[in-house]
Amino acid sequence: KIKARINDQEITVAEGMTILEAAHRAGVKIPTLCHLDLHDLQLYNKTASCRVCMVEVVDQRNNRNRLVPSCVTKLAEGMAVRTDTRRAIIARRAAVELLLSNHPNECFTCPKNVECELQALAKELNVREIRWEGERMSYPKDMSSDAIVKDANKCIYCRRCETACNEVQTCGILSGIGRGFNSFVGPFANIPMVESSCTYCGQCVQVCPTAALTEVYHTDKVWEAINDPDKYVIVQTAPAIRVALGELFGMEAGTIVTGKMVTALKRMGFDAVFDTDFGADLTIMEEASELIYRLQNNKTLPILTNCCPAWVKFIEQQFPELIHVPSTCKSPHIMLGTIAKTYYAEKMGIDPDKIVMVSVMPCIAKKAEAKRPELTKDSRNNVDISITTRELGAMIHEAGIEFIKLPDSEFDSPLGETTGAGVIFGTAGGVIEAALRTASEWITGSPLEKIEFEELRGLEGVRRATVKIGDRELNIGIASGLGNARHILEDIREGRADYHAIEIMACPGGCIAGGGQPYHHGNDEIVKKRREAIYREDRSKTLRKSHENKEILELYRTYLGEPFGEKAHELLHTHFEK
Ligand code: HC0
Ligand code: SF4
Repeated sequence: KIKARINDQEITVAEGMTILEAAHRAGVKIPTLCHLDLHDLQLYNKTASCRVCMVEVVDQRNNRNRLVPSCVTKLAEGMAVRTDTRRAIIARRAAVELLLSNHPNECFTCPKNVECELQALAKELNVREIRWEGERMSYPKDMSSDAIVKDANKCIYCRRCETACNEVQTCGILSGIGRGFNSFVGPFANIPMVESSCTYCGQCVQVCPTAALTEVYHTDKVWEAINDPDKYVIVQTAPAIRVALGELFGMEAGTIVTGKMVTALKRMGFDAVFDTDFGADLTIMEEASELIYRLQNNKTLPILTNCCPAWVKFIEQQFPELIHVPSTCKSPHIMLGTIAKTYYAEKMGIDPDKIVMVSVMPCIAKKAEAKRPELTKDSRNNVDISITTRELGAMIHEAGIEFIKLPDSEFDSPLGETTGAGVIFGTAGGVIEAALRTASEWITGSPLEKIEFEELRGLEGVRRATVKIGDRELNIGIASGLGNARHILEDIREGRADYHAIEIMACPGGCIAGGGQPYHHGNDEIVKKRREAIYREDRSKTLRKSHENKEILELYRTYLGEPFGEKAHELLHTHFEK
């Protein structure tokens, strides 16, 4: 322990703590920009590149104060720190002014307007003029991919994206490019994003403080479809949306807004509002069957869940030799799209070519997934447009809907009934838990004594648990974050793993922390609250196992036949690229 002083407070802290951390614990605010300290998501950006956290350390030897960046300067015994001197404040402001001197002045039209951390700092630090205005970087926007837009002119070189991509996701796409004035972070040799091995996981977008990296916006396409009288526009919402959308309307993180969200979607003019949780229940019917089939035939174990499209791209690109291991199930939103354009269209007498399926996802990779050729049926997309939670929030704002005041409504039938198993897909560990709830009852033929598999829940990046089903023990692995996935995949490739089933999600924490969710702005409490809300929503459901979903059972009885049967294969399964 060491004793030190911050402003007028005497503090005692563990040795090795930075001034920034000690100040925060003592309730003293120091602004930051590049810094990220997300313990639960294991994402730490300590590049000390922005210099916005400057403070003064009193140098007792000559009584002259030194300016230091508080994020990387460790407190020492007897140190006296001032965070509030004029000199420190002006140094911070100068750091922001220098960033602004080479930053486009287009806040009005910027996708990050009011959400930009640089803009917020300019206000907080009372910047009133940009003293060094002059030449600026002028790179063209990279709009090459279906998922991510890169605007290098807005890059402030904080390197958060680089850390997320290279250290957390181990994808190695982003690095510093150019020299001096013209430097920015982008793919090696500044190739277009689409030519890189980007998985579109969107973790770089989630942590970018400005709009240097954003999703491709599709809101106008959705409005266009809604306003086309010739189209029948269906929307489906992913499990993780309902626990985060409220944040975009000033509600507390973790507030469950399922009913308000459905009302908003109906008022916006969608013809039908379905729940991706239905697709998740359907996925479980197929995936649990596939797991049992592989166990009984001792074939290709472990099975890997594959509903996360960034993870699918990752294994295709980085572990092609393991491409036979993932389940062949389509992901839930694609399954729901397929069923809407076949079963539902037939049942309702709607021409499937007139159906536009919109999925609202916490994810950016779903935009690219929807365009994958092997996921189209009869040259028809199963999902036509995929938008993020943030895009849906923007559309609700744009429509002038007062979200907070909305009454609740129910999803439409027959693709709207869902179970708690579908809901927990939204958090890491949920997909495999949902699969085991069903597989276990199917294998043993008797109801589970306890529905929750607590041993599968936790925030670790890699979790391993043994689950007893009847007289059999199954080794289960769960990894969230692609870096963690890499460890598990290496173990499988080298024959070091004895797993039977593994769930992998590309985003640390799962979909609740997806690249398309409301920005967490470096606060992992938000993600924790969303996660708790997912489990709360599961507990509140009357049905909590996918195979008890009556609309799903009806779908199999009247249309699909047996789970994992011929028609189910034709409509609900896919293959991957090597
Ligand atoms: Fe997920 Fe999904 S659970 S990937 O995290 O599987 O995006 O929420 O919608 O499709 O259901 C995301 C979330 C989904 C899908 C589902 C799966
Ligand atoms: Fe890296 Fe994911 Fe961003 Fe692609 S989307 S650059 S893989 S962090």
